[in-house]
Amino acid sequence: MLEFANTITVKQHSTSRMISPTTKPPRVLVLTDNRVLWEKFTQIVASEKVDAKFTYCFSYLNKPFLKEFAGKLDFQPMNVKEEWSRICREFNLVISLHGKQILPPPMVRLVRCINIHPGLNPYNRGWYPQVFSIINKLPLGATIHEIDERLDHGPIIDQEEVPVFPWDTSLSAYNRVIEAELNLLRKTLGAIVRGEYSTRRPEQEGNVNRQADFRGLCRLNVSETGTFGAFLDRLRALTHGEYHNAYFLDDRGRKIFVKVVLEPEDHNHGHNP
Ligand code: 0FX
Repeated sequence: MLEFANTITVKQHSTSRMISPTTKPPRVLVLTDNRVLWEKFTQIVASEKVDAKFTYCFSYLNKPFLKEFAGKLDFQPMNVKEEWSRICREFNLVISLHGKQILPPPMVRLVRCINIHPGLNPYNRGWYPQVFSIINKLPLGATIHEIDERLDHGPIIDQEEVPVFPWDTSLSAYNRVIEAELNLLRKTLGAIVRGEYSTRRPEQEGNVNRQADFRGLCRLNVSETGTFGAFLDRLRALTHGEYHNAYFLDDRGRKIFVKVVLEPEDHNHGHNP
C-alpha cells in the first residue's frame, strides 16, 4: 500500500480514486512518442491558454528520441513501469498522447490518466486502427477517453468520426485521424485539465488488434485466393508513405515490398481527397 501525504479520495465517474490534492495550476504529465503530436499539443496549450504546468516525456525505449533529445531538459525519457509511484505523487493528471508504454494498473487507479487514441472506440482498438478499418470497414476516427486497465477501453470523453474513402491509403486515412485528434484536443483540453467533463461507456466491447496482427497482414501469400477488392483493400491498408509493410517472398526467399498508388480522376479539379 502506498503512502500519500495529504491525499484525498475523489468520487469520479463512478470509480473511486486517490489523487494528490489538486495543485494550482494542476501538474500534467504528457507521455508521447509522436513528434508531430507533441509539437501540435504544445501549440494548443498556448493557443487555448490552458492553465496547467505540463511536463513532457517519451518512452525510455524510444531510440530515435533518446538520440535526438539527449540532454534536453523539457523532453526527457521516462520508464513508467519503474517510476509510476513517483508519477502518482507528483502529477494530478497523466495524458498519453500516442505514448508507447502501457500504464501499470495501479497507476491508472491512483491518478487520472487520459488517452488520445487514433481510432473510434470501441472499433479497432489497439494497433494502427486505420489499417484495420480499411480492411474490415469498421468506423474510424479519434477518441479521447479515460484509461482503465484494458487497452483503449475506458470511459469516453469525446470522439470524432472520420470517413474512409475508396481511394484512401493508410497514410491518407491516418492524416485525417490526426486532424480529428487535434480538433478534439482544441475543444476539450482545458476542460480535461480542470476535470470538468462527463463520460460515457461504449455500448459494446468492440475489437482489438495487436502488433502481431499487423505483421501478419504484411506477409502476402501469393497463392491466396479472394476477391480483387479484398486484395486492393489489403494493399492500400498497408501503404503508408515510406514504410515497407506488405511483402511477398521471391524464389530466393527475398522480401519484395509492395505498395499501391490510388488517384481519383478529379484529384486536381477541386476535390482534393
Ligand atoms: O503513434 P502512432 O500513430 O500510434 C500507435 C498505435 O496505433 C496507437 O494505437 C497507440 N496508442 C500509439 C502509442 O501507437 O504510431 P506510429 O507513429 O508508430 O505510426 C503511425 C502510422 O504509421 C501507423 O498508424 C501506421 C504507419 N506505420 C508505422 C510503422 C512503424 C506503418 O505503416 N508501418 C510501420 O512500420
